[in-house]
Amino acid sequence: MAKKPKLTQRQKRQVAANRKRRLEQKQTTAVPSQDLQNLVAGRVIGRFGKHADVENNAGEVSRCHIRRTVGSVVCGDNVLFHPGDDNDDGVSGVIEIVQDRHSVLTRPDFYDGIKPIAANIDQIIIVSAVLPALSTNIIDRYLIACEDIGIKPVIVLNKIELLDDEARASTLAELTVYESLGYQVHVTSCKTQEGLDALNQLLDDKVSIFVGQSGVGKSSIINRVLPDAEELVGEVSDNSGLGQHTTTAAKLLHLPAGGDLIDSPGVREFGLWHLPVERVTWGFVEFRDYLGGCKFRDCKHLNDPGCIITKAVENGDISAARFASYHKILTSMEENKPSHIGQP
Ligand SMILES: Nc1nc2c(ncn2[C@@H]2O[C@H](COP(=O)(O)OP(=O)(O)OP(=O)(O)O)[C@@H](O)[C@H]2O)c(=O)[nH]1
Ligand SMILES: [Mg+2]
Ligand SMILES: [Zn+2]
Repeated sequence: MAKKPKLTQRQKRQVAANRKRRLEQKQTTAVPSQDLQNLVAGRVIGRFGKHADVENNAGEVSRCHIRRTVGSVVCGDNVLFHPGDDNDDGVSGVIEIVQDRHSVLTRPDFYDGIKPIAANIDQIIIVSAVLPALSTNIIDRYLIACEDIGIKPVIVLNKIELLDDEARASTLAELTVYESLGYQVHVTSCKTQEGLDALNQLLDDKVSIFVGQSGVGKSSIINRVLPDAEELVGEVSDNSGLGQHTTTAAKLLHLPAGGDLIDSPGVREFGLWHLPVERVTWGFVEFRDYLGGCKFRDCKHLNDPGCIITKAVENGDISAARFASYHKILTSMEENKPSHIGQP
């Protein structure tokens, strides 16, 4: 399975850092010391069921079990593993240690609590599409997550060729607020190739994860910017306009010039129950200058007297659409929060 023997500068630095950390960890880890000498540094490039695909520094991939003492393992994780020998079921190695993550994107799961989606990412490509319908609310949800973990978001609106001139103009107008807040916005089409070169240029030397609802075209875009990717692409159901959840597991792919892309499965709704209300408020960057300035400390920024955020909305300094989206998110967090989340 050797694929990519040449290491990028970033990977070389990573290898050196891994080695250093491995030496430091020898003292504290629960793995028996004689085993440590055989551990190999690698990176998780695929994660499914009980297994993970781990790539070593020579680009060779081993399918691995995950030691039960290891917490979560996700795409992008730097790990130490025993490659093992190939055996019948193709699962040869064992992941023993997951290195500290410099970043992790998580989402709450109704049954499993907070689940990591990918680790050590540098930017999050939030993909939405004009079909089924542009949802700025889901964009806002992802932006809150990006602000919470301090990772740069890039907003992509795909399938733009489906709009006539008039619909295109009104859709772009809806997105100008994001540019005014300092976010990058790209409109793309996998059919006409519009916008794909510009998007491609943002990806070099970075680890980027593509997120968004099913059927918006995450895998299609990845196939365009990385023709060897061969990611499965699904049909969008005619009735709902929603995707069929074609990508079922996150997968990390290398860009030829350095950098990686992580394709992730579509989500119906990106939940934020795990965040306190203050974090959600903080996630709206345009609110920050006003925070602490309302008359009441526990201001809900709704009908409260002396609320300077609602005043800013009335004055046109804060977008009414974003303000409405904020309250929609808070209401849905309250309504949909599973009773066991947030309980001691
Ligand atoms: N018209 C049009 N269709 C597109 C475009 N990009 C993707 N599609 C179609 O949208 C459908 C879904 O694309 P996928 O790439 O599988 O979507 P996804 O976001 O990866 O979906 P999941 O893997 O389920 O999360 C496929 O039928 C694609 O051919 C586009 O720019 N324009
Ligand atoms: Mg997909
Ligand atoms: Zn207020």
